[in-house]
Amino acid sequence: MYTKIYLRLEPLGLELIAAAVRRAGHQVQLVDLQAETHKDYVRLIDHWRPDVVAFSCNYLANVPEIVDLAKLTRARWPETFVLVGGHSASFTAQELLEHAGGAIDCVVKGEGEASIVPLLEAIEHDRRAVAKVAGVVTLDGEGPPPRLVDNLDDLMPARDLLRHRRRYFLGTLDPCASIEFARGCPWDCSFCSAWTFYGRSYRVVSPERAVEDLASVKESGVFIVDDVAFVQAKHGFEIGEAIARRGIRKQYYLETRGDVLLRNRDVFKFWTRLGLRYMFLGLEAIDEEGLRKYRKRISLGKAFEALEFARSLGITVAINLIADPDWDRDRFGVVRRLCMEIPEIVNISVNTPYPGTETWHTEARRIHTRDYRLYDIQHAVLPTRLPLPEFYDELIRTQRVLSMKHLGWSALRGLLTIVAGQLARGQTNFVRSLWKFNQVYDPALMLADHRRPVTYEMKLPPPVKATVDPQGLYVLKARGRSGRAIDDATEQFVETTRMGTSE
Ligand code: B12
Ligand code: SF4
Repeated sequence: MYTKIYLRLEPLGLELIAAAVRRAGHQVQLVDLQAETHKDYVRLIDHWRPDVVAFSCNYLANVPEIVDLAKLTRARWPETFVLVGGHSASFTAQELLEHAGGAIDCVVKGEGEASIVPLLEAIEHDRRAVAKVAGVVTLDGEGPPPRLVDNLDDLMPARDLLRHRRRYFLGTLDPCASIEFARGCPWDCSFCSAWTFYGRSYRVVSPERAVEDLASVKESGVFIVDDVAFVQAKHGFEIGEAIARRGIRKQYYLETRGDVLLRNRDVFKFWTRLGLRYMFLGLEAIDEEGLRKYRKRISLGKAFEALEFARSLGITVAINLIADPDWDRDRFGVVRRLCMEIPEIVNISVNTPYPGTETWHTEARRIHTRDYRLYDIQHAVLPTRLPLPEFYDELIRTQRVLSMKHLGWSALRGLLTIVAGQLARGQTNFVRSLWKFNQVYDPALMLADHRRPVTYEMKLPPPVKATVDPQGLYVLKARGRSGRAIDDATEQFVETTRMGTSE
């Protein structure tokens, strides 16, 4: 739903894997089903008849679509080897294989760049060796644990392989490319799987390599995909200085934490001079009760101080709040009022336990749907206190109020120059997004989504536990302190601000 209105971004993970495949001497093509249709996909495989088809499954909500496409591929071209990788696939490998009933040959856990080339070797020369490749899961067994990419500097995305680069945008950053300066996250929030995927590691791209990649980007807008941007000020400064030396001018969007922003004020200030225009701050709540629930160690005072500072930078700031299915009408009302008092863009998502997170194991409330498609943090998958139709009424009323603060005619007046420039360049993604809200966010549509027949049922969470051993959550093996490329002072800072459940 979110991607129908506000943004559409390039599949950076697939571009990196495609680059590794190409470097190993194979031919490769990319179809991005965010920007192209199933028909385009079918046309490509029928015409080109690839030996291997690899799907990227970062989002749990996409599981049924991928299983269906795998089955379609198997039916048309039975000899083609079909594999799936990505964030969510790594946490649901076995069930994906079972749903596909043989149409998916293997699932690859972890970072694709590390395993794709040995896997292709095995597919080409010895199919029995497939199940022995690190990170590979088949119906017959599992290979050794997935490996971490040794050095992020060895990677460079194959940006040239996307056919519709003009379709990628993020709000007014239209067109917009994506870039990675660091991978992983040293924190350990209970509702998040970013840290469990990467074994709570944190690796950085060198400033030289970051700038080389950025220099190849043609788009004027750039989304920095790091989970928490500029965890370490030194790294942020070095990249920024290298960009300034190269004379690169772009407009940037990034996401970070309120406490990181306050700790590294100077680096964010410096980046506004380089073109930082939008910042997404993960606050999750703007009241004491909510903060206690989601981020115990950030006080309300600090959260507002972070907002105050972000405002002083003169950039557009968006924050995310997590609505709990337990909310009643009063609670929604309070949140609406609070949000109207602050000038920031407020995005509301719904508390959703995901496989791979700690809450998947600790959430005592039973999930009331096993439909993957509803796991998009916009739908309620936990029992709601209000009857479901009323919950959606309140949720969408709140989202509408918040979105109208920034969309529609009044906002457009302030954006006329930007829009005129975009239209002159033939970029229409942003303009078209301005009036789409009511088409997408509609309580009746959300309810209808719950009534769709379910072909693939998600595996239920295991029995509820009070505490979880993080080692059992990791996809990539944790290397402890040595896996985090941060200095001791930053490690100490993380230690005092994390939720504190991992090691
Ligand atoms: C950037 C990002 C986005 C971008 C997406 C850009 C894009 N088109 O890919 C935007 C902003 C659009 C986005 C949106 C959403 N996101 Co998001 N996003 C991320 C984020 C921060 C980084 C992803 C990224 O680009 N990483 C860098 C690249 C290089 O890594 P990668 O894509 O993961 O790919 C690597 C591996 O996954 C693997 N791999 C990937 N594909 C394949 C394929 C094969 C064949 C193989 C072998 C391997 C493989 O190898 C790759 C290279 O190492 C992750 C958090 C994280 N750290 O993973 C969350 C994350 C993936 N998002 C999440 C969520 C919840 C969402 C939203 C639902 C949020 C919303 N507000 O609605 C939407 C849904 C979007 C949708 N399409 O349905 C959750 C996923 C939850 C889940 N299990 O489904 C994550 C994990 C964040 C979190 N903290 O929980 N997101
Ligand atoms: S700070 Fe927390 S929510 Fe953000 S990416 Fe890291 S673990 Fe996830």
